[in-house]
Amino acid sequence: MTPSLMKVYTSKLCTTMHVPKFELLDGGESQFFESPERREAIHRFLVEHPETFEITEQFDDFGKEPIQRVHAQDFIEYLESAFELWIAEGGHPNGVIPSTIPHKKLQIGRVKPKTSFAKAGEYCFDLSAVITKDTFKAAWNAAQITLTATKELLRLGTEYEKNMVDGAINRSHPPGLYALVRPPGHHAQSNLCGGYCYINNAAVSTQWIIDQSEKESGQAKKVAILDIDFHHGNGTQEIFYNVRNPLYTSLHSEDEYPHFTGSELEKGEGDGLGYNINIPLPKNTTDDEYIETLEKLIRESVVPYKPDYIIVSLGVDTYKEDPIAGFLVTSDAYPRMGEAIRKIGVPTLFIQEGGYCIEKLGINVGGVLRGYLGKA
Ligand code: OKP
Ligand code: ZN
Repeated sequence: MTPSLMKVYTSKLCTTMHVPKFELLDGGESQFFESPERREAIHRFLVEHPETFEITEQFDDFGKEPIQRVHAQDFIEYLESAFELWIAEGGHPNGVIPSTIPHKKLQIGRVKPKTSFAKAGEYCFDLSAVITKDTFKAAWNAAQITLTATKELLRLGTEYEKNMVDGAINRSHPPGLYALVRPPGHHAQSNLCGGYCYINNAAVSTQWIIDQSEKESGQAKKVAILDIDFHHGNGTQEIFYNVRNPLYTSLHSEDEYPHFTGSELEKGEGDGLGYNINIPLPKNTTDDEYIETLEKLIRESVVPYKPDYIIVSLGVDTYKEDPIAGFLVTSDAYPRMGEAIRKIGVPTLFIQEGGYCIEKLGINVGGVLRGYLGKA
């Protein structure tokens, strides 16, 4: 495959499934921002650039096992049955939204959650992750599409490594792939949905690389996650907080959703101490400030980790006109992000997370990917 062509994994199902009617945004009833149009807009851009993107709409089913490696079994079973139970017990057909969440001081410990109304709060940390009739299947598909891309990443990565041994390597063009999926995943924790997220696609993919490489060669490959969504990936952080593989790194807005995670003081715990790196940036961060920080993070933390693979949680809600975010980043910055990531010289899978300015989603996501290919 020529390095100037990028394989994209997606499915029409990421448009047609999981279409919540509304959300409560900062107290107001608003459109559901994590919409099917997001995927349509990005897909349209990719289709218009066939010289750069090779789209595969088929995906394999890897079953439950790779999902259970990062999510609790009872949580997955809950997601699968939540809507049906909700309706059976008289919940509104709009879908499952918690009415109470077991805040620390709300738990005395004598009342065990039994009803779907209690479980809605037990397994969710905010009000944005409504579970509709087909939400579980949509999140399942997103994870399976991401796994299909991950399998190809490992194949291309092995080939790349082999060429490196043979001395034929072109480190300036590491393989890159893109999973265009929704719903997104980086807020989903081991047993909590929230922030439009249910199954953590980046975490599932990362753990699969680690497990699969260990199975195949006896030696687990090292993965670095680069989370460049505007919001902190609390889910990915929590899932890998106690391990040193993967390295989790995130650039995100301070004083923003999800509000209680994302501090630079969160460095990991136990074996994982030092392998969780958060860099909060101020509101109104500009192109140059963003790129400078990203390059520094790559230079000082990602490259020294010596990763074999990079997983990018690709959110483009850093964009200046994003309706729910607050940076000043312009479309010029996205190819520069892709270029900075390419320079790591490591096979990379980009996984779609946030980004809500529909008109500019294609050019911004496409910008990162083209920058990665050196075609910006
Ligand atoms: C998901 B992803 C802002 C309210 C935010 C949920 C945002 C989820 C973002 N005031 N509500 O990281 O793009
Ligand atoms: Zn986001």
